Amino acid sequence: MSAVLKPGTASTNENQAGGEASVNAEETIDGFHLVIEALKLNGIDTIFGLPGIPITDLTRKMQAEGLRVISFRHEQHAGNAAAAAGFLTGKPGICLTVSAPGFLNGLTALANATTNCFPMILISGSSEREIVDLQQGDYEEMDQLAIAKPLCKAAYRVLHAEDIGIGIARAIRSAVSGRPGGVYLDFPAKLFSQAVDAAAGRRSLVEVVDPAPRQIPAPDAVQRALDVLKGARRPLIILGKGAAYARADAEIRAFIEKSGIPYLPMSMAKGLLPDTHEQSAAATRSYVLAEADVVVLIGARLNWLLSHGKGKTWGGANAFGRKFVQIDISPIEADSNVPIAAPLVGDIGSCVGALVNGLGAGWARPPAEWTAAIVERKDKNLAKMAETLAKNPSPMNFQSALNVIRDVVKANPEAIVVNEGANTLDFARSIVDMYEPRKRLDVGTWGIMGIGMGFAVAAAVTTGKPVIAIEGDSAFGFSGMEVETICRYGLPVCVIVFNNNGVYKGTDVNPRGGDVAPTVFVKGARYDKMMEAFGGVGVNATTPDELRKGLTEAVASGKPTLINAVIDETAGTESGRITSLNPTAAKKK
Ligand code: FYN
Ligand code: ADP
Repeated sequence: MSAVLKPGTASTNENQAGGEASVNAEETIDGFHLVIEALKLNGIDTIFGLPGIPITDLTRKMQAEGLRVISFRHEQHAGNAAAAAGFLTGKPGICLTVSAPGFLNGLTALANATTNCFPMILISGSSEREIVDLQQGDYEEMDQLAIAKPLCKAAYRVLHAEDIGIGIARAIRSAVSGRPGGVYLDFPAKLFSQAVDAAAGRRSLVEVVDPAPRQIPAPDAVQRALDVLKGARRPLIILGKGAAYARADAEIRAFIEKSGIPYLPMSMAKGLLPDTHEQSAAATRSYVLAEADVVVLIGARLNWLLSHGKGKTWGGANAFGRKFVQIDISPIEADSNVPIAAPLVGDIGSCVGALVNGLGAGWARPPAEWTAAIVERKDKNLAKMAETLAKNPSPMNFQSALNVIRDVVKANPEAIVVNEGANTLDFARSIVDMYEPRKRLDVGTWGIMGIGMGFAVAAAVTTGKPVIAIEGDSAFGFSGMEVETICRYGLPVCVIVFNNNGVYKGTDVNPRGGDVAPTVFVKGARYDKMMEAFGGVGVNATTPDELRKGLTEAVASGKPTLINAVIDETAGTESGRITSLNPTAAKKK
């Protein structure tokens, strides 16, 4: 077993300068191998990270011991990959970084994972405690644990090799149980070279039993929810990304179809049922939000994305008397923005399953006047959309380019769509239908830019399916260097950059002359050349036909591809569909 160091084979890694590595080796195991064995024992098979002091040798040893190590060019993208892997697999995604600056680079992803309820663990090497705590100026000195704490769900530091097993177990359980989130695990450099008795070391490892236990809702809470639902005249179900994460696909479908209640998917819940499902009200969102009298929230929070459950979006004054049922694993989510008439606390599978059972034979489907009114509006909007998509302007606009992607996703429903940008995000969300659960990854709760390539790498690595990353040109810039990572690992990722020469659009002008406007990029840039630089396929698409050919070939071949989709630089609005959140733009209106 390679975990047992042979005399004279101790690594030459920088961490071992401390001289704590075993010399009398047959019966000892070091911190490096305890970490690796603890992760493997818990079914972790992939690490996203970036090597450097003090974790370089850990990445090598991980690879040597059969873990897949995906090395990035910047820690933020490794962290985003870990977060997406957590969402896609239900196991915590692991990101491994160096100390201070590398740790800080990973922290944005850790905080974003926590905000989005994605399970991930950021493991960072750190400098020596004795020096850090006395602020004596160590290499990359920083009290990382203290900094991470307020930005994640839990944070732990392990000082002794015999605690590695418990430390990793606590991190795993913290990441996936209850409301999932990001966990920070601090490993000071010295830990890796500590050697302990091999048998005792292995006994200290913990295989976490039932890391995300089911949480069964109380029967009276289920009855209360059913009572509220039975009184509804215009009920609506909203599915959030928690519903997608919960992997309760069959229960959710049964609830929707058995109840006959129309539903609205939040962006990452698209595909939980096919977007073409007859009960989807996505194409008449404003109408159903304003009119519904009972709303069942399943794994969706009443945050800004749902206008906090009140105001104009929800019918303004007409909203008086609307009741919410909220299914969530977090007991403190209810009443966060508006009163919740029937909170149902538990895991979504158990809660929705209980509701399905409770509907019973006597359940009356919603009144036809509600469902017919939705169908009428929906059909009108779908027809309007079809008309827009049939147009073929030159240069391409967002809609004509997305129409191509819509067709390709329809033909390849197993493909995973990654989507970021402003207009590119907003148009894609409504134009590109999804057909299967957990196939859409996007900017999530924060509307964060920069998740693109990290999410795309994770999607390809964890699923092996084709990945289509639909990227605004500004959004792509945050993680663009990771196209090298995509090429290095030969991943089946096709990146489509919607190139309209700038943030939102490319037509802003500096009124004083001189520098270009802050929102404008190099005009006519050829992002496709970036992919070619690393041996991937580059395509410059100026028409829908060129885009269709490039994307179809990319999906069929699985070759790393970047399509520079040339979009009319006058297309796009400031901040896309959330212009109202932008004070300047709102004033201009
Ligand atoms: C939706 N719609 C459709 C369809 N799907 N019409 C026809 N066909 C189809 N298939 C309609 C829908 O009814 C809405 O019209 C409109 O299209 C938009 O729907 P969408 O996208 O569901 O919802 P909306 O109003 O844009 O906003 C909801 C949101 C969402 C806030 C949850 O926008 C969102 O997730 N935004 C994230 C934005 C973000 O993070 N940006 C990054 C920062 S950008 P109406 O019913 O007429 O309203 C920095 O600048
Ligand atoms: P969206 O942005 O799609 O509306 P949110 O991220 O706001 O979704 O909400 C997701 C919600 O789902 C969170 O409140 C979280 O606590 C909840 N959640 C996550 N996993 C589960 C689960 N397995 N069971 C119940 N609720 C869950």
